[in-house]
Amino acid sequence: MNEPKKTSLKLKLQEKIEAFRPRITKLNKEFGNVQIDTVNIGQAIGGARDVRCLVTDISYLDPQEGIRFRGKTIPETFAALPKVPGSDYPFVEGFWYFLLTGEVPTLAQTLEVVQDFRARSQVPQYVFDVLRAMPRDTHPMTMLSTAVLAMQRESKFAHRYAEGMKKNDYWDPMYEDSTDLVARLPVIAAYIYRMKYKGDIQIAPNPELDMGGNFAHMMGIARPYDDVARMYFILHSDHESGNVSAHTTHLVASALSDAYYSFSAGLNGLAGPLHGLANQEVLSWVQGVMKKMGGKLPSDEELEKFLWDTLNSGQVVPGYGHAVLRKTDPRYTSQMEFCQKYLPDYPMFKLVNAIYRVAPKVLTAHGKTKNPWPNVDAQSGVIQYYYGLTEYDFYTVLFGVGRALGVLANITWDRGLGYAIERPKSVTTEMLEKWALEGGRKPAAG
Ligand code: HAX
Repeated sequence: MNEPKKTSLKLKLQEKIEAFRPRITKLNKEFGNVQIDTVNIGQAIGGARDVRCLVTDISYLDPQEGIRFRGKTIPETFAALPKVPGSDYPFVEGFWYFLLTGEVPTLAQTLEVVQDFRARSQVPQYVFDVLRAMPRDTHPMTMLSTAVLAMQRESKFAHRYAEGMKKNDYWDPMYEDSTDLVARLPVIAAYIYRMKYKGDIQIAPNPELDMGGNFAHMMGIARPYDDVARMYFILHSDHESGNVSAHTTHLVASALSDAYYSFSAGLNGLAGPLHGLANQEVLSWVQGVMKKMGGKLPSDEELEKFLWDTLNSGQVVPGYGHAVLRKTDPRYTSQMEFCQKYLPDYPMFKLVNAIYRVAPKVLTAHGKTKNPWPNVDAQSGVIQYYYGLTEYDFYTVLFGVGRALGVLANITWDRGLGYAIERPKSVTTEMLEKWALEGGRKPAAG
């Protein structure tokens, strides 16, 4: 990309930003604990970390234990739900039922959802036309988000709202839109994949298959990739409400924007390198190491040096750290167990394990991150790569298909419970500085 011209406006802005920055650093360092109403200055300028102001009953993230879906840990969830015959993993459709209701469905109830998804899975042709009109080298997350947004004209919620609908009924068309979206996303994702990377040769859906099986089929990847898809969609579905994709979806829906508008926005947040794009970054990092090593595995000492090189160049180690978790992410562990079973000798898996051995020590010595342990993204790309999905800028799309389950279940409940439009209050830096010197915000202050 060409270096953009430095206009006088831009130079002035640079000067202002650089002069302002020490004020924020000072507030953070010296006054981070000063209380402003119910939050402190550190939280106000630090991404609202740990502020308890979101409510969801669909999942809960414990810093030590990790995620629980509807009260169940990941292993408990996998064990409880009806399994696809001949598969080690449950129906994603049964998981959708479970997330929405908090009850484990019977096989018959699960199969009813399977049928329902099938009936809803037809993607309007204009969505594919929109995708085809985009340059082929557009990032697949941009394509996915655009496809979802383009489909907004299908929204039953928007239609019913325009006709006039009682507040207590909002959840119903929100549920309809959400279910339509969940049923169609695998079709759209596989279409993007085959259009971009597989010579635009599409594979028609197989109406006999469940969501995970059909996705593997449309991607053109043999078994056990169907199980990878089921595991992946379930593991990536929800991580309580404060993460960027979930929070964005919830925030946009709070304006009574429909599920298409809201989820498209959530996907744009998921596309950030500090969030869902980290899985792509992990693979890129791991492959960079392999390349520098001429294909052989590095020793722990060599790996330590690679990690320090990354940190010293001002980059983060992708796949490590978390805003809430303070231990190894159980979603990482779950995927590691899969790898141990299906690909124990795969060199990239061995390298990911070696990073797990070395990175926490290096990150602890580096002394910045509050959590030196791996998150979900540290492992997931390796599995995809092993099964032939080598185009790693596609990985966040897979995350997005899974994430839909959680965030769309959440906004259905948001409308069911009539949650208010979100509107936190902002303050100026000058106000913060004043309150910092006064030892906190006094009730009389503005
Ligand atoms: N490597 C290097 N530095 C790291 C780090 C990492 N993996 N994780 C955190 N830090 C740094 C932060 O950048 C921050 O530095 P500054 O004070 O200079 O800003 C400091 O440690 C404190 O950060 P923190 O409080 O421990 O973590 P945050 O809540 O601010 O950030 C992140 C959480 C996940 C964004 C962070 O750990 C990170 O950037 N990790 C690498 C990217 C990644 O794996 N993202 C995926 C997270 C899981 C997810 O959402 N998936 O979708």
